[in-house]
Amino acid sequence: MGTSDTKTVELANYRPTDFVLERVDLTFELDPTNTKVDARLIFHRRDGADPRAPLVLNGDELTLSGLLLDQNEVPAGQYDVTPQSLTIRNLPEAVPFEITVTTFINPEANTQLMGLYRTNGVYCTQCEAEGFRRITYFPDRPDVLAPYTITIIADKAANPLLLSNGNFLGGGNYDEGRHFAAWFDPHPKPSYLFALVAGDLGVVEDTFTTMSGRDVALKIYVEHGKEPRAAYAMDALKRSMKWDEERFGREYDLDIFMIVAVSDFNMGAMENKGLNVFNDKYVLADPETATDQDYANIEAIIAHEYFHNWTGNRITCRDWFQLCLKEGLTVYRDHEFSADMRSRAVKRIAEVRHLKSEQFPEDAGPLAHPVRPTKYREINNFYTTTVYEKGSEVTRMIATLLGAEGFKKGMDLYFERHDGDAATVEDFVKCFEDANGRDLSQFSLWYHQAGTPMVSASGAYDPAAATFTLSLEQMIPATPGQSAKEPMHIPLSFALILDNGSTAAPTAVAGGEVTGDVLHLTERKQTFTFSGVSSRPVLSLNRGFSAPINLHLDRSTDDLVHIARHDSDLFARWQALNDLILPVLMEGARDVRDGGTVTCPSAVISALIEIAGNDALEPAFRAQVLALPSEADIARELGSNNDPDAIHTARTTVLTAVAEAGRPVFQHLFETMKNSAGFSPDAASAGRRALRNSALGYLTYAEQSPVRAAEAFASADNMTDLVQALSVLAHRFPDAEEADAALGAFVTRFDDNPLVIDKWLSVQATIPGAGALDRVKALMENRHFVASNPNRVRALVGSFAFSNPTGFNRADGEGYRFLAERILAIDPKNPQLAARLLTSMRSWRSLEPVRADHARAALLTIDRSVELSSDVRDIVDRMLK
Ligand code: 0A1
Ligand code: ZN
Repeated sequence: MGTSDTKTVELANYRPTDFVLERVDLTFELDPTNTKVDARLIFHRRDGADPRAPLVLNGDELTLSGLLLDQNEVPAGQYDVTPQSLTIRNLPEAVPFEITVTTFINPEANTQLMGLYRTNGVYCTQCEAEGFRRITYFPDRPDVLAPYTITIIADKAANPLLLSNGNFLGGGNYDEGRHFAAWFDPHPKPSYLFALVAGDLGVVEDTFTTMSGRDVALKIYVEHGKEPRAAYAMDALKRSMKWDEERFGREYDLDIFMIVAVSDFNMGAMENKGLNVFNDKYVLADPETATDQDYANIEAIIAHEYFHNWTGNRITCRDWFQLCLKEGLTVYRDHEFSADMRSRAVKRIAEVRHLKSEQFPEDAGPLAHPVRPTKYREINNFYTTTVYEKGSEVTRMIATLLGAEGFKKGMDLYFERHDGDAATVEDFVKCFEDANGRDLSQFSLWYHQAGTPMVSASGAYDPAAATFTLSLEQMIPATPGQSAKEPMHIPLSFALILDNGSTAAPTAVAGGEVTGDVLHLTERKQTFTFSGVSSRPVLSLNRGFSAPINLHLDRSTDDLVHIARHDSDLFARWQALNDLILPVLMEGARDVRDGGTVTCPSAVISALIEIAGNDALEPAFRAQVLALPSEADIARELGSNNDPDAIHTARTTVLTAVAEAGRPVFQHLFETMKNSAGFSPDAASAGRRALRNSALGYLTYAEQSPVRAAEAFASADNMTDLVQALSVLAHRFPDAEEADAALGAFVTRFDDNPLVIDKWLSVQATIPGAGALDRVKALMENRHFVASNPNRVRALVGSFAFSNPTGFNRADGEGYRFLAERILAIDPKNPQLAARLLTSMRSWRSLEPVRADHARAALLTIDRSVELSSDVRDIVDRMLK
């Protein structure tokens, strides 16, 4: 965190450092409130650098207690120090020199969870992006890379475990009941990848033999007693290591790979070299306490952090503007991994749903920014869904444009050319250009232009000429700081589906480049003509969501039903069904808002029910189809003048209509989709659970009674079924005795498991309607709610603000006022958490005027506060601009 007057950092001002860091040698004498850090840093002046340039080191809330130059005390006149920086002058011009910096820090008082802090009695660090400067004065930027030697000294009884990056060098006893351990990481790394963990933890161990035959020790550290719950994470880790060898040719490079699960963590996990630190939510799982979604998240995040070893660690970022270089690429890699482990089509549907519900609103609101931004005030605020998810989509488009082989050639060149580098997005793109002899300059606009492109398409069939003409037009909306946009290179995967369900194979295409089944839209307006199309086709466009765009394509209900039934691509079938139902929901919401009623075309309802009952289709896919667009999805598509209550009513009406019409099908699914064997977290079993729970949801709409859900709750033998039944009860029948009883039974049973308590908190925080706020306030007083723990806060306050549209957007504005109060209370302790919660209001301008006024007033209360962190200041400023 900086203070709120932090300056804007600009990409255009990037300059390499004047000094090259050769080696880092750190010694920690751990103490809960007074840890001593000695940092020995060896530098030399960079060739060509100004011979008089001083060495400027970053700090954050630090106090200097010793400073040596080549082992001699530095005289007072030779340096300046503040809590934020240490500047040393008159340093040698041509020879290397050694600086020794001594600081004392207080891990116990570190509530920001950045730098060295304590969590449940364990010492742990988080250094990305700028946390290392809270440990010692240092050139804390990602383009300063060096090998690190670490010595940790601590009380042995309290901290039997002393961990850091790299390979273990040795250890032994020290004085006064203390002991020490030394680690060496030979791979030069930036400070943000440094990690230290010390404490008393249990361990799960395994080994992995790499493709060149080296044995790597694998260790996952968790709280004592929780070891059995780390088995799935270990399995996911081994699968990730194997997959990265097979798919990307990447082998692990140290003797040991460690993961530590901690209970206080601001994000999901962190890829520190050889020593990943995880939010325990993404490590711990067993059938009794974890849902299928938890298992899927663990698999994905374990993979993500592991994959960073090459995309992020071996090749890191030159500066923080290049964040998508490691994040977008690594998300793409973890998406591909999950697709290979599970059902590719279902995984893609889930990704696209997530992208649309999280990234599209960001890109359409006041916080919109390019995948590769050019300025920031607070880097912590750029760990966004745009950098991560849209960044991944941009990587996916490169793969689509170049094909699997071309993409592989580009990646291989990237690993070869940039191993050990702090690279840029331009370096990355150049590898694909050079490996494929292709110019990607227009494509690169995806990195630089914010906003979701809108593509309007219309097709016309000429039977006499046997041609199909497709007219396309692209428009990229204005975003903060970018009013005029250039046309982008948009790869659109397509098919022309004929009457019998087969795909047309046109004899020729004119009007633009087409490679395989991909159209290259490169101009503002472009018309493609396909010849040799013998009968009228139905257009299936942007298949697999080949480009992250909003597509406007008018197709009749019959045509969409045709695609939903016949397209060979499951994703396209889901998309067609979505395109059928979304307008119904939008129209319904408008009608309710304007005092009318909802009409639900029977053709749409029967298309849904037909898919639900089609046993030839995998259950997970059918569950995705039955999970209608969310209230947030409807709001996003409506775009303006939104009334969340009207949206809720419309959606509930449609759900009820589907439930009534499909009752026998849902009844059948509920009875037959139960897994007979014991619990298995595999994707197929999870798909059956998802479909059965979806049927349960619909049946309670049809039956208007809590009885079935109460029975499901009582007979559930795994957390997925249990929490689904619980939410049906609490959300649909909040005043029924059954809901109360289930909530009570749940909290009693999982009293000692905070991660499960989080589910209990979020189920209640997301009960629709104006009553939610009082429930949330009451839960804040509950002994299970720990205000300093980010997971608890996200489960209660975060779920309320992000995932309860009717509760949070109360027409009287109380929801916004509550959030503003919480943010002001959290900000002084944990600014990152506060800033992230505030982003829940990013779409406030698309609310109807009464709510929008209340939202603005709440934002202004935050804005007027004098003591804001730079994190919250940056977000609130942008939201009000
Ligand atoms: N690099 C991590 C994300 C991360 C970023 C910042 C953090 O600081 C609180 C922690 C983690 C990833 O992509 O997994
Ligand atoms: Zn990452």
